[in-house]
Amino acid sequence: MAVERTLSIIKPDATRRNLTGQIIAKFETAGLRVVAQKRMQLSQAQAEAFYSVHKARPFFGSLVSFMVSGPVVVQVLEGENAIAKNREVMGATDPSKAAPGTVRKDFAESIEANSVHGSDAPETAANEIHFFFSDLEIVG
Ligand code: IDP
Ligand code: MG
Repeated sequence: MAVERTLSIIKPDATRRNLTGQIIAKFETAGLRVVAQKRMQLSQAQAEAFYSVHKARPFFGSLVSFMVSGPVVVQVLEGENAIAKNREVMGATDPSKAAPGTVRKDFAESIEANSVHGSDAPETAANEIHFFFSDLEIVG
């Protein structure tokens, strides 16, 4: 296994309910380290660009509206096998299918307002990290 970095977003449903720390604790307990982090309000254009891979999906407009509905916390997580490990800690996209103890099982409100985003592969992780962070902002 190699040390990897992945892009994580704590979504507006979670920041609204003041769950940022509880979510970060799950990442840290799993051995993931926060090596960059900022809280921000996404613009419509930023949310559309970030989720452009989903632009043909029926939920795209609603997803973008949700992602700009309040602040997000964007993070780079680092650790052994970080991309897959973070997906494990997050749980399934649909919280009703997420395993016990996962972020989405414990905190998600719905399949859309599901508390966290995590990159799904090395190439998307690299692209998504550079969407939000410069190399100078990532301190491992
Ligand atoms: P992921 O976040 O688990 O990788 P994706 O399929 O990449 O899931 O979808 C991106 C985001 O779009 C999800 O996290 C969720 O917020 C939203 N989403 C996915 N599927 C649906 C759906 O069927 N209805 C509403 N929103 C959805
Ligand atoms: Mg995805």
